[in-house]
Amino acid sequence: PDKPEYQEIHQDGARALWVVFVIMVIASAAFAAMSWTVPVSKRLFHIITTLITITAAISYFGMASGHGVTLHYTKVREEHKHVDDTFHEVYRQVFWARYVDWAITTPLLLLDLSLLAGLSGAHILMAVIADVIMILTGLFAALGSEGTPQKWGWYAIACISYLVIIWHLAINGRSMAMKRTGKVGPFFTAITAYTLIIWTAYPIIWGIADGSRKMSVDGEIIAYAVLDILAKPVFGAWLLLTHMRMPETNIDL
Ligand code: RET
Repeated sequence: PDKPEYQEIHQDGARALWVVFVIMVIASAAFAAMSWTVPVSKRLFHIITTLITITAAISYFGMASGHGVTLHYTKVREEHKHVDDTFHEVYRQVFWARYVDWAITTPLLLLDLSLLAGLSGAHILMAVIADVIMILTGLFAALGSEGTPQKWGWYAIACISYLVIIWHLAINGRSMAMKRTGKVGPFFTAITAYTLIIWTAYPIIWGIADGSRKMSVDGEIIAYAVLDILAKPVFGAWLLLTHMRMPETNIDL
């Protein structure tokens, strides 16, 4: 067999992880400070949003300091060579800490949007469970052996769960939000459209990186870094600043 191929982090990736860590810490401090400008009873969106960036900060700290990652081994048969025992070995770093982060933060992001829309408890629960299934089956896919049907089977289950989430937000959430007073409906539509565009990029990056391993580990880190900044600090700032100026977004909980 040929020499094993190593797909690992280098300087650009390492730097990007630290940069995102710092951005998540700053965002957490800013969101916490914003919460202190309103009475305790009106801090629910602030608390959810701050927990999202704190969780990301912890996960990025773990990844930047070299933990939260495993060297994943795959033996790929090279069928085109027509020799039975010809194979190619690939070791790739898979950052499992991301999936722990996403398993906590994507339900919280959904909670932000669901509460804004005024979805019922049952609907929120269904969206959150679909979301957890999406992330866990995504993790199984990431750790599955390359080129096996199971790996893409897990990916397919994750994508179906994602469709359930889209349905909850775009159809259910939107119709509930439109029934709320003032500008809540249009604001929900805008921030949900933004969210779904960004979220949809994740399974695409995944397919090229952890999925078919065509993107370098550094490329993957940088792509997710940009998406994570848009999905958490930028999303959070938009939500909380609008919430501050739009009293009709207040909820009684
Ligand atoms: C995976 C792979 C399996 C298929 C699908 C995925 C979707 C992931 C999503 C992640 C969103 C993450 C966010 C992080 C916050 O910063 C697990 C990549 C559908 C939608 C918003």
